[in-house]
Amino acid sequence: MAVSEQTVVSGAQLDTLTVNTIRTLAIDAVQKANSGHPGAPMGLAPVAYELWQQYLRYDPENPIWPNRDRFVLSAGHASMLLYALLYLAGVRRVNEHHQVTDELSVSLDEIKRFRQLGSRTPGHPESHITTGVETTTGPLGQGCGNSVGMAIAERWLAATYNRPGFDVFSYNIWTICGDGDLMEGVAAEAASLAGHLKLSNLCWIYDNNRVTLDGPASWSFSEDVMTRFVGYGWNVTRVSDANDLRTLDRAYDTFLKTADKPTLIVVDSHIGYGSPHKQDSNEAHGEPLGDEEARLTKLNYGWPEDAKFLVPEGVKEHFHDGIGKRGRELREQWEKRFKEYAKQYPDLARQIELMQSRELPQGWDKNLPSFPADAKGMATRESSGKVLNALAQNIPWLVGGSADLGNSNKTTLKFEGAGNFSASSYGGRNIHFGVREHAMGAAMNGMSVSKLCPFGGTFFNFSDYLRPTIRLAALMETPVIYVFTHDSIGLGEDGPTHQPIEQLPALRAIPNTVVLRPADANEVVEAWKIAMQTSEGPALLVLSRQAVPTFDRNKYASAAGTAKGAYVLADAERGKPQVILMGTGSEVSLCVEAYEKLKAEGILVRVVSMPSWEIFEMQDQSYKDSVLPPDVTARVSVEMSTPLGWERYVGPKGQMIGMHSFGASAPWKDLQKHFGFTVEALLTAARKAISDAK
Ligand SMILES: Cc1ncc(C[n+]2csc(CCOP(=O)(O)OP(=O)(O)O)c2C)c(N)n1
Ligand SMILES: [Mg+2]
Repeated sequence: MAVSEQTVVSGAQLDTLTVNTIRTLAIDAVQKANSGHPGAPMGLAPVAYELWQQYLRYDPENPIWPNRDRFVLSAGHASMLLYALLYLAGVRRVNEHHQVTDELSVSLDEIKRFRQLGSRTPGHPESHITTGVETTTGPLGQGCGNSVGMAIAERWLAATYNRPGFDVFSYNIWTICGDGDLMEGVAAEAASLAGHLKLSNLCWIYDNNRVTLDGPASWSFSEDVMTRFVGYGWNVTRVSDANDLRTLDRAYDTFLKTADKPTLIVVDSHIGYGSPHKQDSNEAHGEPLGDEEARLTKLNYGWPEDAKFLVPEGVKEHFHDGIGKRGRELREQWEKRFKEYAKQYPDLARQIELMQSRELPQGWDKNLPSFPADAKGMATRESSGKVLNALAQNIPWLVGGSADLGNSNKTTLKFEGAGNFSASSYGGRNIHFGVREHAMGAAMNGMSVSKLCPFGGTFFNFSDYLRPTIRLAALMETPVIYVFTHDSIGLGEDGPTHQPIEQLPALRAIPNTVVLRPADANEVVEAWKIAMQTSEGPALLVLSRQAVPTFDRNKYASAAGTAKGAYVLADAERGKPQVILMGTGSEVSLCVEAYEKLKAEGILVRVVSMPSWEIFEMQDQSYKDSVLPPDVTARVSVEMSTPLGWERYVGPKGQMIGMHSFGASAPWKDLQKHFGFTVEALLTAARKAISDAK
């Protein structure tokens, strides 16, 4: 069949025509950008087409309908597949006020601007840029991990909000992944967790094309994937030809019928190499076909060989009659039922609405503890646990857990009814992620894009195990809260394998990320409030294992200063200070002790607590200068971390007390002396700073 813009076809021909439209759009966009992957979209086109057209419960006219099925393209390099689908299905754009507009999310012009500055079609799908992209993918394995979080979220929402006769939440998560995804550790962790939790709303479609970028997958990947997933507790099925839509249907139906475990569909496919003679070559792919191959490929599809970005008549209408019609009906039915539900369960409906717009419920910060002065004090992880437990009682959708360190991170929700999230109780608020930090982080991102408020804990040192997920949350502008405890050599005997050294500056280096290292229990309260209100990126709480004094806030400044990132905690009683002592977290109490000693000697000292550099940097210059007056150049910083970055605050004449090596295994008191985090060391540094500044 030769195709032109006016070709009129029906039935199976229309399927083929649509599939080839997706393929040629990918070829042309990659060719025009002269960069990108045409092969994966070409190979996957029938798989995704059949899914969208026949199965996905999704209304292109309302892409934020809460009960829509989620489609995740974990193989983010196949982004053109998704952009072509969004365009052909006519998915509308949602604006910054969370309103659906009449505009297309991805127009044909945007496809022509694939990978260009400011386009809605960036190289890999970015959820904060393009409506219909449910989560940002590209770093392989992450989309798989996100999809498990989405499946957890759906199960939790269903268990929490559905009522007899009202299935408010009953959607599925469909994920396309490739060899690369399944080689990545994060996907393995996530698959293990999903199998354990029996997430039957989760389907991964594995593009088994036996090829990766370097060449045949067999060069690096030979395990029996199907057996592995059976071992994880998944339902595993296979489609031997990606182009066989009827067999794909059967596999998708099998998923829908499976009620007690997640499903992996292994689809044997051929990556698109261009014309058929190249199909079996081992040549590298992941680059444009080139003009000649593009021409031959189009000939092979019956396409006019010179046509570019051709969308034959009937293709968009066909999508409209399939996914469009079905999605609209489902959404309208849902909206009708939801109106009824809202009458019968106004409180629950209100919660759902608030959640959808990422608002916190009224009174979300009521009953938060306030801590009296106490020289012995308590660990900041301890006060954090108390604050979290108070917040979680006010915010029903604050849900999370820890990577097997709940008792250490103090992340366990202990109040009546909190419960465990498990395969037999999906309404529980405590998620046991197991020793799977990376999957926890990826799942948190998936929960966040599903509009839950997720929190997750581990030792601060093991933030390295999930750093990529923090980075993605920051890029996606989606809120997640990390509870990192055991934040320094202060953890003592566990030793250098567990003692973070470079993590603070490394995490402060991630854009759009708020790092909070509160100094005492009352700063912890404030830090949690900030974390809860950080609505467009991750907030990281960095907390001590060891006790720190709770400052007397009548004597020193209020902890409310935390909201400005840094504040004057104690000041010279008259005139301008001779020296400023600054620090974060557990080291602030050292500053206060040194302050009292120097003050007794008649030296004018200021103590600045700096729980969050990022928030301090957001303040105006006059506030910043009021905390760190430019003419006070005698400054000392103290932090049990690589001091990288403190130069900015201590200036060229300042002193920095920090860690310059790994820690050691010993009781904390001994480490404190050994590594020089003592009041004496601070006094010496302060005196030197004063004399250097003269
Ligand atoms: C974490 C990560 N490592 C490396 C890459 C670069 N990369 C992009 S596609 C790809 C090949 C992946 O192979 P496969 O998943 O089989 O996709 P196919 O080539 O079959 O489309 C690689 C290594 C990446 N995107 N993410
Ligand atoms: Mg592959």
